[in-house]
Amino acid sequence: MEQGIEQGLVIAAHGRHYLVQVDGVRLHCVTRGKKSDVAVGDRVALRRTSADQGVIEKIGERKTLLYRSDQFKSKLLAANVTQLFIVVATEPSFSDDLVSRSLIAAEAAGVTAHIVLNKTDIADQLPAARERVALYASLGYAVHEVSARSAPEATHDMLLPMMQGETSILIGQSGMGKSSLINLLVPDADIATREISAALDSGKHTTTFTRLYSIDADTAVIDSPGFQEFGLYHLTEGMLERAFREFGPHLGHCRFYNCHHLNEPGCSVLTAVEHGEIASQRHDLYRQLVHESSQTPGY
Ligand SMILES: Nc1nc2c(ncn2[C@@H]2O[C@H](COP(=O)(O)OP(=O)(O)OP(=O)(O)O)[C@@H](O)[C@H]2O)c(=O)[nH]1
Ligand SMILES: [Mg+2]
Ligand SMILES: [Zn+2]
Repeated sequence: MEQGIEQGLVIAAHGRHYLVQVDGVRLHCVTRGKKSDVAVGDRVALRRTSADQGVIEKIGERKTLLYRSDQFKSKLLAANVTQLFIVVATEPSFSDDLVSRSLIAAEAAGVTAHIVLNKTDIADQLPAARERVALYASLGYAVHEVSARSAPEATHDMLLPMMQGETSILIGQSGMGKSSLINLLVPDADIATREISAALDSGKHTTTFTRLYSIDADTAVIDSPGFQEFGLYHLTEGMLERAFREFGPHLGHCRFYNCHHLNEPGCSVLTAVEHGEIASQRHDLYRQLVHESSQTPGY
């Protein structure tokens, strides 16, 4: 190995500042120049510049990469994640558009997606929330009902075994309970969060940066800030049609081999939408995403 180079794991990202774990020590790192293409979960090679600081020299090969994008730029969510938990709640109300976009991002990145319905203790909103997540269950995604507040032990016992041996990220809108769930899974997460908040931020209650917590040598969970948008401009039409799981059985059965599934005659996907076999809400999103993808020359 090159002299002075050490290997580390990126556990927090805040703008262009990164916290990197190296043999039990946490280093505050920057990248060279203006580059900010490092993500939480990245394995990096770095050079120490002081006892607690360093410069990231190289990003290790990634198994997976989750990211969002708009017309102009992309924003990395996390690298090397093996599963994604989309956290929704009975209250505040969640956006189906954002849930589906998250599912599409997971499919495109080759990451297993789950849905967690939190705050089942808010009983009057539960039936409506259940009805809405039923769509995703019908597509084959696992849906887990939990209550971080009223059933912390049952929630812990249900979620922890699914996390074992995996690197999992919790994503979702603000206020759904991602950090509350992380705190159940990682007993000292709260302390760790405050410690890092003091170093990198003002220590506000809402999560402002992505943070990886190691549970054991091969298990980690990642908390992330709530989002209000999930642009997927980087996905091509070909990636999109494959990322909508329910399109699968129809692909290759349209009249035209290069069917866009938008308004072509003899389109198997559109026929399934007409017959109610594919939710129109999902096809509307597909249409929107194809539009988004056409807005960019490609990444
Ligand atoms: N009633 C109820 N409230 C909960 C439950 N879980 C979390 N909450 C509350 O919901 C609020 C938001 O929880 P957080 O864990 O901060 O949500 P978050 O998803 O991390 O939000 P951001 O960091 O802003 O993205 C807090 O006031 C929690 O106490 C639950 O199971 N039931
Ligand atoms: Mg949070
Ligand atoms: Zn078609």
